[in-house]
Amino acid sequence: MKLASVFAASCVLLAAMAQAKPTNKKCQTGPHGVKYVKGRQFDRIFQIVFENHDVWPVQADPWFNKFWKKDNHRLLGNYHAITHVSQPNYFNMIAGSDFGDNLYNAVAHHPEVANLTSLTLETYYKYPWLADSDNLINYPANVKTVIDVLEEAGVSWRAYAEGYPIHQGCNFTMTVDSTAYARRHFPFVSFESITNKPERCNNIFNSDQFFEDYKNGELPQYIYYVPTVKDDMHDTNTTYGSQYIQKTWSKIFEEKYFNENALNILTFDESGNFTFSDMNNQIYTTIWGSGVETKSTWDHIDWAYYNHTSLISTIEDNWTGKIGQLGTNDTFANVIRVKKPYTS
Ligand SMILES: *[C@@H]1O[C@H](CO)[C@@H](O)[C@H](O)[C@H]1NC(C)=O
Ligand SMILES: *[C@@H]1O[C@H](CO)[C@@H](O)[C@H](O)[C@H]1NC(C)=O
Ligand SMILES: *[C@@H]1O[C@H](CO)[C@@H](O)[C@H](O)[C@H]1NC(C)=O
Ligand SMILES: *[C@@H]1O[C@H](CO)[C@@H](O)[C@H](O)[C@H]1NC(C)=O
Ligand SMILES: *[C@@H]1O[C@H](CO)[C@@H](O)[C@H](O)[C@H]1NC(C)=O
Ligand SMILES: *[C@@H]1O[C@H](CO)[C@@H](O)[C@H](O)[C@H]1NC(C)=O
Ligand SMILES: CC(=O)N[C@H]1CO[C@H](CO)[C@@H](O)[C@@H]1O
Repeated sequence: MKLASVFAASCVLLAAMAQAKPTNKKCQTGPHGVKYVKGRQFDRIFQIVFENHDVWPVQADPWFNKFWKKDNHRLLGNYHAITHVSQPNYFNMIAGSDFGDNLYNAVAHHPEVANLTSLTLETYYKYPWLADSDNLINYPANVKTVIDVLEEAGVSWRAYAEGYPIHQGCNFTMTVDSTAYARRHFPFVSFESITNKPERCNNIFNSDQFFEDYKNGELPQYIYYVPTVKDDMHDTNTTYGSQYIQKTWSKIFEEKYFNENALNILTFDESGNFTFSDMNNQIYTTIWGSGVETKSTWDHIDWAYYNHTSLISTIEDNWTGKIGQLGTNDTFANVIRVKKPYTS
């Protein structure tokens, strides 16, 4: 067992023993009495990922438009997805690269799809290889992800997906069902550095467990949450999505756990415009938490350039004091500044 995992275990163990005093200075007590590894900008991170909408249609929805204007909330006004279609963006979020699995490469090999402007179920039926390549990817065990960084730092983590076909563990089912889970939106099951390790698979859950963990005060320090293709707006629209968030999350977001020393990120995987020339790929992304200072109006927007790889470098910086541990684009990606936006 590596030192880092012993340390992680000791923090978790302490959490289980309500009366125990932390023995390691890096452990600290969070809102639920759970012990955490302290970070520089935040002690916990929560990420929820939605699908396929450009910034302006999202901003046109009254709920999304108000959300980033609340106290301790900020819009990342220059945040970009990396490529098209969905799955490579998710790979970039946890591994800092898509390793060439993106639509631009697919088109190079399949010019018949060059004029598609959207990917619907019909598209997948017409071009089954697109669905296959979009789902059945397993990166070999030497490819690292943000999970390696978290475990090295002793930070507890769990990934939750709505509609995941099993309660806990690694499952490779690729579902193309309009109400359900889609493997291509849940990157953890596509890296053998995760799926080959039973102890890592044990941190992968159906979202039911999120609500259990929440109720029991046992949420980990790193939470990655993926809604179904309906709830994430892939198969619906921004009205549906904002109603889903209000119904499922608004109360939870008010809780101490999601505020005190926490960094929360709501983002989209990619823009809604599949025109292949759309390299801009700007998306709506909001951060919030007690550390996000919003003393003036200007504090509500950060105009610094960020992309999905910033999600990794921000974690690396926070818990290890350096970036680039994966050796992919995390070496260069801007760390999200929590306290103040870059422009104020
Ligand atoms: C894509 O559109 C261009 C421009 O309209 C056209 O020249 C080309 O033949 C189309 N390709 C396919 C595969 O339909
Ligand atoms: C994955 O889920 C499917 C559908 O529920 C199930 O049939 C299969 O046994 C599961 N596989 C594993 C490895 O859990
Ligand atoms: C979303 O879809 C619903 C139901 O079809 C519709 O009533 C609503 O106007 C749509 N909202 C937007 C922003 O398109
Ligand atoms: C999609 O992107 C292309 C290229 O940037 C642009 O010309 C087009 O207007 C966009 N379409 C929509 C609906 O935003
Ligand atoms: C950076 O990311 C892009 C897109 O995912 C990828 O093509 C490229 O190989 C990555 N670079 C490194 C050094 O990993
Ligand atoms: C993301 O942003 C960084 C700069 O913050 C840049 O170096 C990198 O190439 C961008 N793209 C990817 C795929 O990470
Ligand atoms: C740049 C910086 O302050 N990094 C810190 C991030 O958090 C770790 C763990 O708390 C510190 O060791 C680093 O110095």
